[in-house]
Amino acid sequence: MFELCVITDRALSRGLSESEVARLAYSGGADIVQLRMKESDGKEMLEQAKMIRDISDEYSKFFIVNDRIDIALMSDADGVHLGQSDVPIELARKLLGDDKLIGMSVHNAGEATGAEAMGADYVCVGSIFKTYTKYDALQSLGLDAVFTVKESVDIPVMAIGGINRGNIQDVIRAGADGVAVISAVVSKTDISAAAHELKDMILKVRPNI
Ligand code: TZP
Ligand code: MG
Repeated sequence: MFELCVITDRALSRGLSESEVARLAYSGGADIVQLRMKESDGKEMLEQAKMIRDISDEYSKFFIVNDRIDIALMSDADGVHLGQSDVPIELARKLLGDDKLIGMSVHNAGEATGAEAMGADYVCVGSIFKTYTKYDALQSLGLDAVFTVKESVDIPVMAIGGINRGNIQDVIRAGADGVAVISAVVSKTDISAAAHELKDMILKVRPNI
């Protein structure tokens, strides 16, 4: 359900819009597309969100909005993804209701158990490796962070940060239920093929764990 999440990034997608990236990512096998537009005032983000909602429905896949509960509600997204410094999960839950997903970024087991206790539906731990995409990310937590977070919670655990074809299977072996990527898919000339390759690699290693 949550194996591969592709997060949009206009700066990396060589002129493609978020919804164009989303279509290619879903066609390659992404289970979730997360719309992340940190610089957007809202109007264009809402337009992209509505388009991605329609595309995700075509593929029967998930659509999550980063940070913006208002955009998630207006586009009828499946949920939101929040960071440690975003609005509290309890308040987000009040606005979104029980049927929507709330994901939370975490860096360690303590934050993960806190997120689970507050009602998060999944956590995303990172940055596992060095990332060049998020400048203020806590870098290179390592595979141990995946293992300890997975041990600490019962909700699905995703991993993020510097994940690519060279290390994705190690991340799954360390216990991640899925991975979230930006550059390893969004910056590629063939986004669909890149997503397909990563999804395939995840599924190949999964029966062995
Ligand atoms: N949060 C932690 S690392 C990161 C985010 C949004 C960026 C991940 O991008 P990439 O290109 O997959 O390293
Ligand atoms: Mg955030």
